Amino acid sequence: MHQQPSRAALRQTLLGKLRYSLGRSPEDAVDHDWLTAAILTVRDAMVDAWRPPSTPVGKRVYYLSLEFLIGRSLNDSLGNLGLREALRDVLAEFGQSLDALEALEPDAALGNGGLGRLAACYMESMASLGVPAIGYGIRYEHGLFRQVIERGEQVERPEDWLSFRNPWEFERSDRAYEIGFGGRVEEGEGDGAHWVPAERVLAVSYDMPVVGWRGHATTTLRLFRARAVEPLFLEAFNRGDLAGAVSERVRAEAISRVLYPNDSTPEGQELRLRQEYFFTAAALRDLVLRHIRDGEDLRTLNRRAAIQLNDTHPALAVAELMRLLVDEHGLAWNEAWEVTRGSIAYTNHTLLPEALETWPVSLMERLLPRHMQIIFRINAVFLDAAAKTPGHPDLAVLSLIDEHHGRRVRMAHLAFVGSHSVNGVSALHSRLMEETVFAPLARMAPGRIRNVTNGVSPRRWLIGANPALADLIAETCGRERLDDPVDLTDFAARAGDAAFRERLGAIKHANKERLARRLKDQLGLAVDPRWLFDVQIKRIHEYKRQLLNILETIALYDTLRAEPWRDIPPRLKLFAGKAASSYVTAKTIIRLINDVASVINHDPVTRDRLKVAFLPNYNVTLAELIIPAADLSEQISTAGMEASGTGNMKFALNGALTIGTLDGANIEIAERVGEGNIVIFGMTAEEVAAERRAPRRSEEILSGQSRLADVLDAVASGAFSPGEPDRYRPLVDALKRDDTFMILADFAAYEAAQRRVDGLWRDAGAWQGMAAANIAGCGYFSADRSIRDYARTIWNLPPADWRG
Ligand code: T68
Repeated sequence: MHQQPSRAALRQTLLGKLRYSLGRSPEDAVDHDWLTAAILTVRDAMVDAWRPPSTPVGKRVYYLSLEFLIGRSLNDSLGNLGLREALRDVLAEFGQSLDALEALEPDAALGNGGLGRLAACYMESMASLGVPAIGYGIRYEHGLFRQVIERGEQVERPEDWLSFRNPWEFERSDRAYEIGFGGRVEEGEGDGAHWVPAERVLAVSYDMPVVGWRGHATTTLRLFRARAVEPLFLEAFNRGDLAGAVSERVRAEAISRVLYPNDSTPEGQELRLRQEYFFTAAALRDLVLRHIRDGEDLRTLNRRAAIQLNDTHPALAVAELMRLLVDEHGLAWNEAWEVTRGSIAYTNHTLLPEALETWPVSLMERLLPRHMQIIFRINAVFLDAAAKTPGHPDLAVLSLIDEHHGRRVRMAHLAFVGSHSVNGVSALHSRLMEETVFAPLARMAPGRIRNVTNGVSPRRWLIGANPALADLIAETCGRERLDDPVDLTDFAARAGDAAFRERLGAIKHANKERLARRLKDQLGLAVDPRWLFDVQIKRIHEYKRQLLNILETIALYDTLRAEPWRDIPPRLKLFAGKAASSYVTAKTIIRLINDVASVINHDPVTRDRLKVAFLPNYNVTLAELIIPAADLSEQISTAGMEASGTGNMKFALNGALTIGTLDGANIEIAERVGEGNIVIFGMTAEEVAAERRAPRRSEEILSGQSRLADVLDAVASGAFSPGEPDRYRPLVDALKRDDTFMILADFAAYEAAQRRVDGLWRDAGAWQGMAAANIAGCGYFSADRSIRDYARTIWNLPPADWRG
């Protein structure tokens, strides 16, 4: 444990921050001043743990990610430093409540969903394990949009997390890199060339410390902000051209203005490509400079740097590192290629064809002419070698350039070829990578594809979000088990004990009461915490099948009305999630959920048995409230489409049962918690693939499923949109025409699985026993386990550099 400041020291620091950093006395400070002073106080303690890596010759991990979905940081940092109670007491002396201040902290949403949240969990986990690591990304001025629901529809409002500045960060104006765009390439000596960019933008570093468990170590999140090299054209200004005077500045600063809200939908935007190059180039300049400052030769970079690409967004790193080594540091092409491939590794997060990034060659040639040349050369060398391999796959399929859709660079191919390791994020996903999308590339590079199943930070998602459950684990397994809650066998052993089950039930009940209060306050919805809380929270996407869930909800509603005597346990169906702003179908699904909610929630016949809620503006903070209060976790994606999921792990770790398909990490969750403690239903990935090859007609699927047919008719004819009866007809027609996501095909299995859940819920004791088995089985899904897997199998870190 790090040296903890005494309570008196904490008090003194806090008052000092208030006085000297904020210019306030305790008497005239407002809430935000107290929050800022508290954060600055905690940050001081983090700085004390911000030591350089202990082994001077060790390797560093550089985690490149266009997204870090951080959420709030105060609670997590206080917990890791062990300062929560001390700070609470000190604040109370001044009449301030820590909880109230924490609720004022903005939720830093520099990411869209799972991919961004994974990056944030991994930074915290690397700090906890003492892995020397720097995360590189963009300091977006505006994070993911704020979602409001107006008359049932999603409306996007700008997010403004920096409006009170960001007290966690250190601005490093001395660490600013010039990033070029456009221009021309002059021939150079040997393999090298000289790129003369037409435009230059400054990447200014902002460092956020991320402290690990027990304050052992701190990793750094270095986020770049775009600034113009020339802030003002005085000459234009003096002419009275005010807009012209700042035009370059506006163009440059646009790069870090806003996070793209596109989760798995391609955005063919030039600005997006500028963002990707901007942060990748700045990150590489930074790490190359560090290597040189350490007195090392660049030929040894791969021994000192493990560069992990979080999806293909930073895939230009392959070309940029080659450019730095060959053009700027004079390495020969082959030497540089060894170093590049030896340093870089790539994580893939999706197999959805529409989500695999490609960029038009013409755009690349204009924006990054030297990189385009380098990519062509990498491709030529690669295809040459492939052509000499007996029985090689079709070269057009292997090529880094897709010639069929107007010549585009395939970023996943670039990342694959330029990496020594490529990994998927669950066992199924990694296998499907090898067998489907990446099969031709994999044949050229046997063994390159590995699996590292995702994990979540137990500090944030167990100890921070569910302290009462963490206390029970500590009591059962010993407090030191919280240091590394991977093995919770002792907890599982208690699952049969009635008194223990009751305590578990009481913890869940208290969490449900908290959520019920929020539903009452925010939506005016009264729900009884004794009901079954059935939750689906995640991005809204057709493949995640919120539509399947709401259709089943309607079927349940019909049953409750038609056969009120049926003994079906009362349920809350809770939804939350954002739809990409351009994703029309996803937005229609949000509207349908809200329309269905307003019909069901006003029906006196079912009022004591079923309620539907859509909580707006899903974010990390809301997840921290909802997940500990869930009884049932909906993980119902079409098999083969969810790479892993991480919400599924968080729910199970908090004692919710999963109702899910054999998709992503659900499969591994089932293996860990035991098949009797999870409700699996529906088609397998293989069955989905077979059905796609020979799809049945919807009439055939619907025949014999009169309840589903009735539900579809009701939705299509306006039962939930009486003011606009045709509102959902196109949605239903599309579903009947083309059941791509197997919503109709899986409906019967899903409905039957829900009735199995009803049956299990009736035995409260047995249910808590299953909850205990889930908690105990989920130690494996700790991000620490994932990071150890990366450290061992991909980064090749000397064991001295991490606690194994
Ligand atoms: C998610 N991907 C996977 N993408 O869908 C999920 N996409 O199964 C997995 O658990 C998680 O990654 C972590 O591995 C995403 O979240 C995006 O957010 C995204 C963002 C921009 C462009 C494309």
